[in-house]
Amino acid sequence: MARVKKILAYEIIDSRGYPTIEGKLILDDDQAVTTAIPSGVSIGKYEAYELRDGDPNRFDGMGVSKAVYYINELIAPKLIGVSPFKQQEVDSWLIKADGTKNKKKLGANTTLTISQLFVKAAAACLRIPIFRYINKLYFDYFKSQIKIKKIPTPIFNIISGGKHANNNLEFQEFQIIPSSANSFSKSYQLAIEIFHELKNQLNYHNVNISIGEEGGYTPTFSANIDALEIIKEAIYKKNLNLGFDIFFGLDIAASHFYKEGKYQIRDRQQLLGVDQYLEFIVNLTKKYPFLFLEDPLSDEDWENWKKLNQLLSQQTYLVGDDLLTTNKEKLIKAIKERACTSIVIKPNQIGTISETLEVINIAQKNNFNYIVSHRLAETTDSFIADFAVAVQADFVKFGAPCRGERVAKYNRLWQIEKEELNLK
Ligand code: 2PG
Ligand code: MG
Repeated sequence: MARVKKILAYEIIDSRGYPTIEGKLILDDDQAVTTAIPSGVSIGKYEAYELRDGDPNRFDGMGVSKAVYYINELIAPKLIGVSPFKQQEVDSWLIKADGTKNKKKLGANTTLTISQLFVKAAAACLRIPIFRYINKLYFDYFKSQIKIKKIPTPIFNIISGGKHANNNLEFQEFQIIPSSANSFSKSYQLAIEIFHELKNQLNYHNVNISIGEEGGYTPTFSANIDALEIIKEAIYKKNLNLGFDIFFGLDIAASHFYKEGKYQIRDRQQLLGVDQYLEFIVNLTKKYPFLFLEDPLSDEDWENWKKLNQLLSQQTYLVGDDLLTTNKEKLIKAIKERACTSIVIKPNQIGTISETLEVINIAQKNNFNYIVSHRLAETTDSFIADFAVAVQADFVKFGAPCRGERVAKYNRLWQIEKEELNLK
């Protein structure tokens, strides 16, 4: 079997216009794979560290030349001649070489580049799709088989606010979720049709139709609820049934508007105390069919997560992203204390594929749902789509069905459905 001949890293520019790392691994049979690393903007406090140069004379301090140097000069020379099947050993070695709790020394962007390259190289070696190899890797690690039966249900973010837009909405992502009874291709089609109809509706109401960094529209409204209402209109215009064909989802990312025990949203004139805010959220889930509610509370407000978890209907997934940051200890705590029912999985929040799979294994064993997600700043690498299929995530969220770096992932899911799973 082939071994590593060369590993090379360099800077490329991501969807936001800032540098990120692309890595290339060449095997001694001359097969080559590449991978690129995404980056978040609304970042959880406990995420692993992303190494940036901080040099104001280059890319406003956003360069990643230090991380590139670490890979090319310190890490790559040690991996020449290593088998690409040594995923666990290589990931453990990276974790040890970093030696900190949050990858502060090497950077999670540095370690994840190597980790993803090994996955892709091993799949290339076996001449199997990346998702099949990750699925096999999961079995090798945990001796538990995840059967690949479906494409995860997609969540499409079609209006953006919060830290992801410069409009006035506090909520970060207003999402539509086609019924999971659909094939992926049907869901994709419905989402695209609603997305275009939403543009008509925004035009009709004389609202800005610019799109934001995840491809969703970024309108200004007098309340967050207006964004839901206009999406509802678009759904009805397409003769679809909200609550049957299409469901709502929200990434509220509430940590960003939580201050000293209070929540401030434009839907209410006064600052809301926790009880009033919880009442607002629960009423929202009664008024609209929500399947998915991500970070409705601040990551500092742990006690009230437990409260909300009891108040919500079982139909709504209560999801921790900023709360749990793909972190094993946080997940174990959430399971034990019943703080929520679901976790967002983002490999760059933790820094290696082995650690990401470990978090998924804990979720699996505890019947905790998991959602595989992109980041705001992306590249056209579709690795995350293969990853989501491999672990049979309950949902995926890759942004709007628009913009090259988003549709690269959705198109990959579509391709897997057509070519590999033979589902219609
Ligand atoms: C989120 C993500 C992806 P970011 O909060 O779920 O949409 O955003 O990449 O900025 O953390
Ligand atoms: Mg989030």
